[in-house]
Amino acid sequence: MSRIDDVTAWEVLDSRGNPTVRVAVESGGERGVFTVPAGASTGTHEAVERRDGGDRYRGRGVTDAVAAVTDEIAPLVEGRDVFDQRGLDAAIEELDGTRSLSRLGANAVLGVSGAALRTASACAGQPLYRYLATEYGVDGTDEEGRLPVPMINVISGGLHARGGIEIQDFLVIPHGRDSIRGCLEVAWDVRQAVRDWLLDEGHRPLVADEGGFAPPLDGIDEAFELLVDAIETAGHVPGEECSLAVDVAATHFYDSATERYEIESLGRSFTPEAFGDLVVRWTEAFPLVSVEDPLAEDDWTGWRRLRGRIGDGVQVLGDDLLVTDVDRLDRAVDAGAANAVLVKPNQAGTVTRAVDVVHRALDRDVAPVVSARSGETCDATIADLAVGLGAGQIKIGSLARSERLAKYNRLLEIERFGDPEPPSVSAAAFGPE
Ligand code: 2PG
Ligand code: MG
Repeated sequence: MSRIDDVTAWEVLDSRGNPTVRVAVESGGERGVFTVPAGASTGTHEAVERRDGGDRYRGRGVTDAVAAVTDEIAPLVEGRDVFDQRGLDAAIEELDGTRSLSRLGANAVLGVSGAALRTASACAGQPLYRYLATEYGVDGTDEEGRLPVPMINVISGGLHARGGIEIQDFLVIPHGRDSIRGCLEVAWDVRQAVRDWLLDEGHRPLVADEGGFAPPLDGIDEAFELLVDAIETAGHVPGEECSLAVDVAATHFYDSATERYEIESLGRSFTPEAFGDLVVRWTEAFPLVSVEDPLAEDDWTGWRRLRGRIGDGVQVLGDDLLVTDVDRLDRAVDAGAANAVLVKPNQAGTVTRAVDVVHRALDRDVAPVVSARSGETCDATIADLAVGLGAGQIKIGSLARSERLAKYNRLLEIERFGDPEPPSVSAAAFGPE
């Protein structure tokens, strides 16, 4: 038992320069700090962050969320046991009174929940990943956890790049290596080959929100072809040493009034069925092993149909569909709509909810992919979370920009100084069969 002595919050700026909430929790002479990330392509069903409105920061300020921490949450949690994460999170949820945590603000709630977790690991005298593995690791994961295979953004579009192609992320999965160090080397080679191509073509190698390049491309197929060429140019075998993934983030170009997917870069509008066919074609034409949000967040019929048509060697990964929510995850598994789930702590709103989603996913043979948001800071908690829970995969962004590198570097640090299991993705999840 270690009582929480103090909880403080303040406003800081994230990687897009937007305000966000940072919280410090003190207990037993230790002080844990956590900073809340923010999405751009957020799902309707996510826990709801609280923004001030008004003129300051064009309404994006978080002083009300900060006040919710200091005025309401702090008095509730001070004096409680910092090791009782579940009890702490449940008490804050009850104080909020809404499922979406919109009253206090999910950014206020997660700020406290995350900082309490970090303080607890400090009080236990353990690195965070080991504390998580000890407290929340599932059977079969040892107390040092397991390093995740990273999926690494190389080309960006959609709401993260603006003006490029609609698909939000084109990523590489360097699954042929059994160390973070090796995975990063492969992804770095591929990213540099894309950069060389950009320069040869006379494009500037400017990067989008998550550090991926955002070149003017003719269309979606060109992006896939560019990446396959880049893998080969870098000396790796596509599909064997390094495969492709996409985050289609389809919700943002789905028109619910017409029930069609509008792809301006192709000059076409698709029915859900036709768009699903297009996604299936990509998985047949390219070494594409993971498709995230291939359809909109409530197009359950489309997801189900797609999942039925796509081979088992491909991950159908729910982000906006599942929003790190156990009930939506259950629904998706029961309906056969997805076989992988993105895990974003700020979609869930508390550490406990995020941990529960990872556990439920592993119980139900769904692959959890711990994920950063497009708006981040150098907070590297998700790296420890992925290792400690043995999630298997992580999505952080590109190999650029310090808010992304902080997390990759944390994985390298855990690999260097800890003794977790190496990264590996079971062939059943995806990959050449
Ligand atoms: C996503 C994330 C991260 P955002 O859609 O998976 O890439 O983006 O944080 O903007 O929702
Ligand atoms: Mg996504």
